[in-house]
Amino acid sequence: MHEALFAAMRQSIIDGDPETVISLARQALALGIDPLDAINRGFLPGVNHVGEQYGLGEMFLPDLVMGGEAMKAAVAILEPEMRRRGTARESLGTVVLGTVKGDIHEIGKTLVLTMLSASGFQVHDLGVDVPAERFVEAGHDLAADVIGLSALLTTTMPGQRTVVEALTRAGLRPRVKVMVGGAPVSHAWAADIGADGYGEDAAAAVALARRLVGREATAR
Ligand code: B1M
Repeated sequence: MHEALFAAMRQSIIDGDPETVISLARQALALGIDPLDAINRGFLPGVNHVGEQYGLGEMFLPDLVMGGEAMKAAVAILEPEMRRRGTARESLGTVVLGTVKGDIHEIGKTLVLTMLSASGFQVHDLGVDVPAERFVEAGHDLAADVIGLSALLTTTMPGQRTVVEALTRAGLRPRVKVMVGGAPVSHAWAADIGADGYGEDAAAAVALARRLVGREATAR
């Protein structure tokens, strides 16, 4: 069902066409499609295609920029419905979230933020290109339960280790848990840098954050 719509969504990202993206995202909402499905089955395959073609030298930086902007437009339309569908009422805990220093990729982090908020976490977004000291400061000042570190570049992944080390030096570990994510990140990397866990996608990030604060979702 909805395969033609998902295919059009994919193509609209490849074309870097925000107007079509917005119209398709609105169609999905009007049809009652789960916004996360629209992202994962519609728009995300388009972003991944652009990323692959860029990696192969078949697409160029402007394509990457336009694909990214188009994806942001999709998330902006779908985000309110994702939040609305969140059922949690009580706070599950405080999460400080950001993309590490040197890295300006924000789309995945925004999705993780939306899903965590919708699930009942208080989330403080530090934005992108965030130095380790900012995570330490915010972790301390906001009495964070979890600090979430996003990194999309192999060159900025070591920034996640830097934050873990800075939190340890500041005496915030192991009380403050650290979760990491981003396309090049893995369970093995998380273990290697002493983080408490790795979330493969936004849904996995929510499950992990719940586990880290001892509030796993119970099967109904
Ligand atoms: Co960039 N970029 N980019 N880029 N970009 C990648 C990452 C790349 C893989 C493309 C490629 O070459 N194939 C490549 C990295 C290669 C590498 O390191 N091995 C790359 C490169 C090289 C670059 C530049 C260096 C290009 C240049 O300037 N020459 C440059 C770096 C800038 C910088 O950060 N300093 C750059 C710039 C950009 C844009 C600004 C143009 C744009 C970002 C726009 C924006 O964010 N506002 C962009 C884009 C769009 C991409 C791709 C195509 C898509 C990223 C994205 O938004 N994905 C990307 C290729 C790809 O990933 N397929 C690429 C969609 C998003 C929903 O997924 O971010 O993976 P993702 O998030 C997921 C999960 O990873 C996870 O959950 C999310 C939801 O499912 N997750 C977490 C993410 N964070 C998490 C945190 C968690 C838990 C889960 O816990 C805390």
